Amino acid sequence: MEIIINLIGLFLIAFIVWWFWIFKNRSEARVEGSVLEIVVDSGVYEPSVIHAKAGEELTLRFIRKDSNPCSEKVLFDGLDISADLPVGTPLDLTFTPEKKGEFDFTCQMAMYRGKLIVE
Ligand SMILES: [Cu+2]
Repeated sequence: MEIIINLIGLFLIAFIVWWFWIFKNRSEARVEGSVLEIVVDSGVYEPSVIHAKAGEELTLRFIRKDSNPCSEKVLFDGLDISADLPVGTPLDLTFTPEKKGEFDFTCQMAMYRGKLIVE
């Protein structure tokens, strides 16, 4: 009996890991037009992988629904961009990524994680 309970526990842990780190973090989007909306909620950016074109201006519209202070800031690694996100009010970040590459964007504690791929 005990082993079955342990197996169920293991299965649940595996499922939670899969859901939060593998499945949910893989939502991808391409910037079409110039504005892309990113919802900040429940520990994830949605979408979290964003494809953009080098040299083209884009606007990332962050819509923060999570009032947890963890999600307050967004920082772009390697792009020198950061912003405070108000809860419930969309915040537009407009910039032109000049160099190609992959740039992580995270909250201050890096619990929210996303990636901007400039190609
Ligand atoms: Cu955080």
